[in-house]
Amino acid sequence: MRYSQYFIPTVKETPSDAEVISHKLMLRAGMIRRLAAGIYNYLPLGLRSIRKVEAIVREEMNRAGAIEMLMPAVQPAELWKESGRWEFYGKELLRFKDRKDNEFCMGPTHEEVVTDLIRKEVRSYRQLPINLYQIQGKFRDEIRPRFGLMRGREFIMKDAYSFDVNEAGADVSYAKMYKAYRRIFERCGLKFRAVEADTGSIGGTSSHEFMVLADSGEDAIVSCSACEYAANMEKAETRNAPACEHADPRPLERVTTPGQKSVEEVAAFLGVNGAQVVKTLVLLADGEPVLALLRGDYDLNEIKLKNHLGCAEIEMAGDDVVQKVTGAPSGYAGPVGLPGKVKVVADLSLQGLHNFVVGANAADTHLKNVNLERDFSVDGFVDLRNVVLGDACPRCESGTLEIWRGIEVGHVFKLGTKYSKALKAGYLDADGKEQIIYMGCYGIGIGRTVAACIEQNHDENGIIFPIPIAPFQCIVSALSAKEDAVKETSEAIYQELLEAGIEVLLDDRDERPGFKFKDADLIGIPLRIVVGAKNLADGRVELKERRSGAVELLTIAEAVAKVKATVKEALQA
Ligand code: 9G3
Repeated sequence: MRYSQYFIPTVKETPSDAEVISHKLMLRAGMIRRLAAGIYNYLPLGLRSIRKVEAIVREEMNRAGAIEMLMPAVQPAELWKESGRWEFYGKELLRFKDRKDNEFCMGPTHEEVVTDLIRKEVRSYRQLPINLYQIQGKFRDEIRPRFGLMRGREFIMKDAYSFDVNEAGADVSYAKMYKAYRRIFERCGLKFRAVEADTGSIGGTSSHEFMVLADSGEDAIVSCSACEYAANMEKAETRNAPACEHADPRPLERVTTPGQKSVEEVAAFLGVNGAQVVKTLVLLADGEPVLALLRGDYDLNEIKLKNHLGCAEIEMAGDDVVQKVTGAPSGYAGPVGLPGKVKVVADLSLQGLHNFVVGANAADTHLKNVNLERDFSVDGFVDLRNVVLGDACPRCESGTLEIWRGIEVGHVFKLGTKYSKALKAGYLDADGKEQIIYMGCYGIGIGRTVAACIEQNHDENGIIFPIPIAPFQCIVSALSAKEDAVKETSEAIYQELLEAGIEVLLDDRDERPGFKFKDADLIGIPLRIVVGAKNLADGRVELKERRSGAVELLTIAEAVAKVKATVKEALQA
């Protein structure tokens, strides 16, 4: 490809609305252009990287025995009504009507569509297992699309769905996908971790997220310093509180704490530390009030509470509900002397606590020296809190937990029978008996993978593409392209690389060297051959490796050979 005849609208200045580096660089490198909020044009350079990731995904899915198909982006509402999700999803599901007033949605995912296909086509156990996948545009009407391709509204996803005769079979399919995902992200040159994740609204029994480690990541992930344990913060488990030293229960004491509401205020006012103050959170679980008790220095993990209560919605209660449930304004709630019956769930961390402070369910008043059992009882002790740095690992005896930021690029789910039951997708077993199908589903964000790769591979000059997903593998920068020797030599190198199957971009523009070098660094092409009159006079060209910045003066043959060898080695993985 000749730069002068291609379309790479690079820009110098950083766009103001871009907040993360991958978004900034993809705009500046002429890879994407915004059409509307969360909706992007993939320009030629961006599309080449997207297609590289898709090719790696396709190879590994095929290697794992999955079969590619393509489902429609537009889905009939009937299937979503049958699965019960038409009502469950709100504005994120983009709905519309056709000319005959039939209801449709823009597909955000395809469990219903693929299960409908299977229930019509599969009747015998002999047809299972099967794993169907597609690489296709999804639409989710995110309330706040941002970060470019990282959180778009229309995005390309590879989504796969496995169908097995039983749970054991589904576990085998899951393991195959898990292995394929590791290969995919390794081949993309990403540093990633597979972490245990919450199954969220999709339902099902368990799931893993594939997280690319990046400080700009929206997700907090937790990993053990000693063993393989890793989990999304939403799911990361804590251990029972260390049985701290036993203390004799001291007499209960009411104390006036005017205007002291937060843990910090109350702790300071009473001269105790935050861990001696127990916070009482009033929440609504599917509209029902519930009290969650946590040690003051910990934070509630609402997903854990939601999963424990088995409710669909959970939210912090407003001041009016707090007043009604506790008889006091917000900031003074406590488990002692509640006016009425309300469910009280305590975090495990309370088990080791004695003589602690709680709200007195009266304005400007707290209770000191409160003790479990003597002063109040709870409906259960549950792991309700977010882990904190240094917590003991819940899986091994020696490790402690570290906390990272990550970008979710893949997510694999064991779905069980949630969709096959709802849509009656079954099969006849060897005895002719009707059985239910066990499913799994497996997603990868294609654009998000490119963006995450840039988050992990850039410097102050721009993108540093790993060879496997670089839009071009080599750029030939012809300096002072007017000079015949330079023109002929760069053309010859370009042709030789093309014939060798190298994806090469020839920068034949009539621009100053510095201008060309800046563009080459910005768009992140891994290898660069510079053809300049001075070195050429000595029969030399410059080979620069973008990542290390290493520059070598080589003969043309050496430079071409080195590019071929470097590319070959990088794709060997
Ligand atoms: C919706 C909307 C948004 C959604 C979903 C449904 C996420 C939804 C979860 C999944 C699970 C897996 C197959 C590929 C991998 C992920 N956001 N999810 O189901 F209607 Cl608006 O998509 N699906």
